[in-house]
Amino acid sequence: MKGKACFILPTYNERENVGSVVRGVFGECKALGVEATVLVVDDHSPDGTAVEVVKLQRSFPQLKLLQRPAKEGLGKAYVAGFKWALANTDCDVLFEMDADGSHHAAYLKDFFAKLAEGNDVVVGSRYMPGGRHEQSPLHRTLISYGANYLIKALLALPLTDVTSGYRAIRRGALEKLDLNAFRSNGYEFQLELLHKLHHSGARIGKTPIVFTPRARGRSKMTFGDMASFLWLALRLWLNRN
Ligand SMILES: Nc1nc2c(ncn2[C@@H]2O[C@H](COP(=O)(O)OP(=O)(O)OP(=O)(O)O)[C@@H](O)[C@H]2O)c(=O)[nH]1
Ligand SMILES: [Mg+2]
Repeated sequence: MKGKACFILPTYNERENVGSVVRGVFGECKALGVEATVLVVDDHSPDGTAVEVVKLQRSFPQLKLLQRPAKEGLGKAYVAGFKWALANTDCDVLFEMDADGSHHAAYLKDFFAKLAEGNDVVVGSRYMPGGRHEQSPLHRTLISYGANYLIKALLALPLTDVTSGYRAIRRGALEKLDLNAFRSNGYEFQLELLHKLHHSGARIGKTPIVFTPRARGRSKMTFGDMASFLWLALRLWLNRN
């Protein structure tokens, strides 16, 4: 047995995707000898994502569901998921993973290898040799590159893909942070989390991933979300030192 991992999957209208993601994670972990718990954090998705998860629980007893009353954003969902995982499991590692099929379970072995090298955090990176952003509309790729370039220039984080949402975090590294002190509600949470992990002394590594477009369904990201991301980068820069 290679240890215990808890996968946090935030969902909003991912009924058509969540089953294959859950199956992929449990299948890969079984092959790797990792004891997995998967927690879906659903924000009352109108498409019935939670109903689908309850059906899946018949096949996967280690699949858990945290239901929240309303859509509050990715950041709030992750904070609730992390708190649940720390309180209810004895996992050594927590994973962040999208539930839309863009993050592939086949890379889990690479994450575990990088953790075994002594990293506290491993980020799945699209922007390093072996990684890429596949079939993304040009404007999305440009925005992603631009945001990463700007954030790196402002905050000097030791990474090439600070916006990636496919990550492994050692329990001890997460426990050093005050989860109640996070201010981000949405996608910008990913930046706040990485920034706090870096400043708490976590050793951060990376592994290449090929990010593919969501399997089904519609994107939830808006221009407002992108603006919140950049606004947070600016605030962190202004408050540096
Ligand atoms: N619980 C919860 N999950 C969310 C929320 N917003 C997004 N998500 C989930 O977070 C993950 C990432 O969101 P996506 O909309 O796929 O963001 P993205 O990958 O940048 O963009 P697309 O794949 O193009 O849609 C998915 O599993 C979403 O369902 C939210 O407000 N609450
Ligand atoms: Mg997505």
